[in-house]
Amino acid sequence: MSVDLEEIQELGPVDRTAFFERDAGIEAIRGDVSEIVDRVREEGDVAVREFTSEFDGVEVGNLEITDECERAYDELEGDVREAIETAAANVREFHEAQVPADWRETFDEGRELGRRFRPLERVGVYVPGGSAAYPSSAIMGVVPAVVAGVEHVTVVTPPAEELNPVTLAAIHVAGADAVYSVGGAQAIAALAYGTETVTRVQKIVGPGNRWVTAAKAEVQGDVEIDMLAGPSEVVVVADETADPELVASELVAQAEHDPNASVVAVTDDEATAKAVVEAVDEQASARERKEIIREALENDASGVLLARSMSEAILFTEEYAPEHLSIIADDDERVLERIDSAGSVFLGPNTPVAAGDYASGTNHVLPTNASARVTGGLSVETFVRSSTVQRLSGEGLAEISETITTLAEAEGLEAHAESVRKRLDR
Ligand code: HSO
Ligand code: ZN
Repeated sequence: MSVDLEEIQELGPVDRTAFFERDAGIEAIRGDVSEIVDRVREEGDVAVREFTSEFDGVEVGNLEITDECERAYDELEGDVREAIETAAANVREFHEAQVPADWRETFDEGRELGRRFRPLERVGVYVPGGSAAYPSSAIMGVVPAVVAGVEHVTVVTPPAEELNPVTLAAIHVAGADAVYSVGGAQAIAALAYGTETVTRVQKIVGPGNRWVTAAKAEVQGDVEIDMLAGPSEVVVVADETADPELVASELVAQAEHDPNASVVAVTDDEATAKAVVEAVDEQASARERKEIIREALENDASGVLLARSMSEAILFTEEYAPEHLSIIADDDERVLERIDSAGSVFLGPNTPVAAGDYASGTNHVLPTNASARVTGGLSVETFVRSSTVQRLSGEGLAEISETITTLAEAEGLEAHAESVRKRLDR
């Protein structure tokens, strides 16, 4: 079980493309997904049931399972129930601190400007099932929407002979209003266009497999989406003070998500690099999900990278724009200052990515495939829209009237200019 040790300065164009141009790998299935989406759009529940039987191998009775979630919660063992509640409470608290406040301010004399924020009314959250059934993702998708004040939060999650009771309970604790047993592209189509059972939503969030992601790409434009999420990623920036065992544990942890996960350690210290490679080998073969881990470690976008300096390590990381960035270095704050592109940052040896995955309170639905260059993860802002507001006094309008009429006439829009003059005349 091994991860490659490479020198950054030796990376050729092909290696660099693998690291820096990761993608969600959805192009090959876009055609099939488009057909599924069209059929659900045209035929509603009938098509949903048909695809569920075909792809999930389940004949669903009731599509709605909202009550089952509450029942699963009631029957859940004490320690798991408590963990869900603690995680949800911490996520709630962190997201409550993000709720944007309306404001008004007077600029110059008589020009009052402001912004106001209002929640979306209906959103859909995809909660993965199957081998990647993550109760934690239910919390991460639903809680910020509830905190934002969204009135109807609909959850869809794939059906199974036996649904994961922890996931159902987490959906209940997070505060979803309606829950449906449907997954894959058909679930995204149902949320986007509505069926007899599922009410259409304004925005769809949450990670899923390639079919879910391809379907989100397909419906984008007809409905808002959060992002096109790919497999998990982590970059650990380490210097010679970092404990190689801890660095390795971060790579192995995110690698267990998916054979396509990308996990990278980058350091300016050769002894550290070698020790990390060794520790990864050792830890990975001891893990339960070692097969998945091995594939992820062998990815072209995974590796232990030796930089000639911390500056080179930082430049690599900035270009990589990882979903998760862990910095285990003497002056971690100074390293962080020089990196702008990262979905979620974990500072210091006591801050494993798993803390943010589950319980510290930050969101774990984060930008992958280098989209951290331009965007962030799920937050309260994902679920609100903003308006601007203004009120001018007579003097306030007079003050800017020349500017308005001059520009309006320059654009040949005389009626715009006239709407101003009419008021000045009074
Ligand atoms: N690290 C994942 C989230 C997760 N981890 C869920 C454990 N459960 C996001 O990339
Ligand atoms: Zn994780």
